Amino acid sequence: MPPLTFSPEVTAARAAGAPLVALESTIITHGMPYPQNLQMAQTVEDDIRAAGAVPATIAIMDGQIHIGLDAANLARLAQTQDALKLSRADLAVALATGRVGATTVAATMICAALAGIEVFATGGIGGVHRGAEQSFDISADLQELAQTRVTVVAAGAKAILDLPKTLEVLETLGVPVIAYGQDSLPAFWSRESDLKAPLRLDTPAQIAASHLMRARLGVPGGQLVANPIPAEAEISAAVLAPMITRAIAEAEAQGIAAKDVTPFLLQRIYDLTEGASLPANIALVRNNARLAAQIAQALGTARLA
Ligand code: PSU
Ligand code: MN
Repeated sequence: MPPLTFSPEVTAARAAGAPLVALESTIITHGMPYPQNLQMAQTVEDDIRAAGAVPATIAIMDGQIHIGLDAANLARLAQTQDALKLSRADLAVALATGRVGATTVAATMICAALAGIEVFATGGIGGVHRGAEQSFDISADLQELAQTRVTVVAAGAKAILDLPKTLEVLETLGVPVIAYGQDSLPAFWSRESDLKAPLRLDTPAQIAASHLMRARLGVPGGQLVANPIPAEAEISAAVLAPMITRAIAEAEAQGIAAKDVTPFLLQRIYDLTEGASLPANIALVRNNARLAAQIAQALGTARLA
């Protein structure tokens, strides 16, 4: 049996059959500074509650997979300086050795599936990095979407990545990439990119029905729902492009590699935008949380029908 510990709120939701939405924790420990990270995590949880579902923030502490963090555990995680960043490869080691670890998209999907949670909201997924033909840096998030049955709501992938290559790998892996309510692939800080999304759906009910149909077909893996950032929070791609180029050059010059690359680039974008990337980041995570809550409710409704 996996070492799962459910928070009181999640335990009650499971008993009542209430819709649950998983949330990752790397965004808390490696994505934003304290105390904004804690405020963001609390706000996003409240958004899910207000939208009629129950949040389950996932992290590793004391040899347990925590499904839902109470106030004390959430505060503890947000202040842990040396939390590990855990992907599929790291999860078992962190549990076996009692470390505090934050889950990436890949690890959160694994833990959510173990807990029977089918919908997960995040900011952006990992993907194929620029220059991957040299570095081979392709996030384990992509493989996870191919094998673990969780619908992930993100704002697309960040322009720090190579978006065309990320789409190609997702296609190869058989992952449905579904733009929500528009034809173009959202690009995280920007609503639109110049890439057409492979698939488009317009309602939470359609997304829930597709999730259930994939299971009926016996096809493994999840769905990636790409939800555009709210218009008022958008940062234009033109403003960001030179900053991204500079951040990537710095990462190369400093020999940043492996799992340090994404946190390094996000931190540099935060610095170079003089903090303007942070409110945008928070706005899009909240928007994804609300959509995920609607999808979780639609799944419940479809199952009863
Ligand atoms: N992309 C973002 N924000 C994030 C991450 C990715 O826009 O916080 C985090 C997520 O937890 C994601 C992880 O799963 O980084 C991917 O890391 P890597 O590229 O090392 O696989
Ligand atoms: Mn990587």
